[in-house]
Amino acid sequence: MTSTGFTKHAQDGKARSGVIQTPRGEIRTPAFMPVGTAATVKAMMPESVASTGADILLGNTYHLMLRPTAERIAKLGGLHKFMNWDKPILTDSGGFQVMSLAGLRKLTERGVTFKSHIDGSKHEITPERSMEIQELLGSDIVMCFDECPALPADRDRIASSMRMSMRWAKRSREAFGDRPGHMLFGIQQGGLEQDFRQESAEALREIGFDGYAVGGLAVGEGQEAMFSTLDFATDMLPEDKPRYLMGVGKPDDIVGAVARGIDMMDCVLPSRSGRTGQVFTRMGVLNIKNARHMDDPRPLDENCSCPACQNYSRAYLHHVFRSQEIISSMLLTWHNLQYYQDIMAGMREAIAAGRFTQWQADFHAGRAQGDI
Ligand code: PRF
Ligand code: ZN
Repeated sequence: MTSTGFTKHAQDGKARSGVIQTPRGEIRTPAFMPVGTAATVKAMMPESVASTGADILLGNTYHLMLRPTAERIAKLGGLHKFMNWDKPILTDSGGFQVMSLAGLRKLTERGVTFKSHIDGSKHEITPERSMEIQELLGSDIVMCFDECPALPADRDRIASSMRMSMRWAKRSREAFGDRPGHMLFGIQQGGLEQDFRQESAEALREIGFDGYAVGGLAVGEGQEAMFSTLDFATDMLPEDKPRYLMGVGKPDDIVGAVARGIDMMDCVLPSRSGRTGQVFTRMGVLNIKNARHMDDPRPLDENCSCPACQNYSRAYLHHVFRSQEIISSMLLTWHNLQYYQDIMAGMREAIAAGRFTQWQADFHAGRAQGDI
């Protein structure tokens, strides 16, 4: 019994719907994974996150190895027990976060050494150490250790970085070994270059993974360039395995990615925006900080089932945001996560019914250009 797998139920154009099976439960795809970097989805109780329809969370090797440490979490029974989330968890492998957050980094063939952004202490992550940390955490979906250059970068830099990530992917696979009930995903790199994406996909398929991520996008190239890259990148990955676009994105990025054959995504945007007053709705984006909302008795979104929309006015949410009350972050985050999960559920249903194109047209038609 392998106890993990991916079943594709329907396809409409390139968009797919299906289920990833794990011993901790099923992940309905297309899936959006809320980000729980530091063993919490900020401002949310885990049961509230589950109530929005999330089947899986994302956790971070980089943050957890520094604080409270992977060894401490393992001793306390693993990340699921530690944070009271019993459904699947996917963990990112650390390299990308080192590059964006750590001070004084040194990258070699062996791995990366860096100084902690918390206390300046020195650490190292190698592919082997990343696999060990993700196992200590008890992650259900483990990501290969990779490197991702910021764009724009020249072709030579993109190629050599991609090739090192592929050698690290092989080391990750070997260090991960055979762990029934757990999945290991490879990460395609290669910037916006079709030939490098192809080379990367071939290297990963040769090694063999339980799922394939598209890495190295949403790093400053813009939506148009990201979509044109996805137009060819997903076709290079196995049809019968889940495809995960890392670190994406805004609601229209997510819809466009699913239209191009992506099954899973994660992003801090709905949760982080909840804390800065940016609200995503069926009609478009609004900022609750704006004085226009001060006397408005309406909910954020008439068609939303979340507690912020069921029980509170825009006027109240404006007031608690302006007053920096903690409930403001709680309610706005809950709403944003609910909206993201509603988009995913809508897409899954539309793909299953063979009416994804119409769903996409309705999605775009409902949204205003500016602030609403
Ligand atoms: N690699 C890893 N994590 C990531 C990325 C990547 O390329 C990205 C790129 N958008 C986000 N998170 N390991
Ligand atoms: Zn709502």
